[in-house]
Amino acid sequence: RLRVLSGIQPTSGSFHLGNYLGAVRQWVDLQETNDAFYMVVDLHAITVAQDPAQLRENTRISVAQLLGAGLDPERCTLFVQSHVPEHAQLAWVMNCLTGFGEAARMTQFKDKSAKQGTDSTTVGLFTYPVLMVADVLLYQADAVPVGEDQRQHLELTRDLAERFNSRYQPTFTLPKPYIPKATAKIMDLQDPTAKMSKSAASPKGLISLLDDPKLSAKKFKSAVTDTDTVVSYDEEKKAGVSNLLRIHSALSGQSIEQLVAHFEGKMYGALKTELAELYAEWVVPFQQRTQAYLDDPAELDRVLALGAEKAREVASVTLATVFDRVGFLLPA
Ligand code: AQP
Repeated sequence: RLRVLSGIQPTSGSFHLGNYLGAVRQWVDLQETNDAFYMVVDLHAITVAQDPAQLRENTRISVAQLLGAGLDPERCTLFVQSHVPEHAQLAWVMNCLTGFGEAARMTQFKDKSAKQGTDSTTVGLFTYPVLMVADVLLYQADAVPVGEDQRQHLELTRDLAERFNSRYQPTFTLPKPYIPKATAKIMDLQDPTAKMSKSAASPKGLISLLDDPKLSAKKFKSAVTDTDTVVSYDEEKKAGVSNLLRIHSALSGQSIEQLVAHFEGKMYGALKTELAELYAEWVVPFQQRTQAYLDDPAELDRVLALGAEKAREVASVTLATVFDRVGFLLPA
């Protein structure tokens, strides 16, 4: 059994379709045959300004969505990052191993800080990738299921793990990214050259899982395509249609070739309508399951307490080893 670990931010209440197809769906599959740890990364969520009451609420909503998507607390360890203090503690040690220039090269930081301007960009946002390094290394993860946008952070994770291992002694497992190509990057429906993202300039191209499915249907139907009329796959020339085909394929289980054959002689409208229906078939029961968990806060608390306990069992062992190796005086 491999050790698998991943996390998702509770920054906006609803996950989007990119989060689900790019990451969460893999989490559900991987819990069956692996030793899986999944968390809602609330420490990461305060790297940008947040409202405290909203963050607490969004953390609960995030956990409920993970359960609604099919995570089973009996099969995986599901927890909230701030319940396990070892994350912040290991992050400090790893910060002290990271070069300033190395951190400054992270493209996600460059993108996000450029959007925010230097005055509102925090040091927390700058060291966010190093906290992610700690998240992964604490659990000695073998594989990390994420979307393509996280690949660079995983490379940093491997670099820092190797650096620690060679500076002190072998301590950390080197994790591998687990990024299935077909769903690695779900694109914005209005701008198919940009990844679907909750911080996009306009919400028109964003499918939020907790939105009214009728609103999502409208968004699918007004997705940007091209002036051609034939449904075929070409990521460069037909980025919009290709994105819709990939989403359809992920939800229906049919291959792109099967879909292209299925839509032969039909217009883009047929693809969009079918996709909207397919999505609604999945999302309506997902929303019902999520709501059932939100209606039972005691059960959510029970799940999270159990998860934090299981996570700390592993995290505390790694942290104690790290503290010893770097030369901290262990408390008597
Ligand atoms: N468009 C996407 N396609 C595939 N995977 C995606 N992920 C995010 N967007 C896409 C994956 O979702 C997981 C959770 O990501 P996160 O918690 O880091 O969420 P995020 O990056 O904050 O999501 P956004 O919408 O992309 O936020 P902003 O706009 O703030 O950066 C990760 O595994 C991620 O790869």
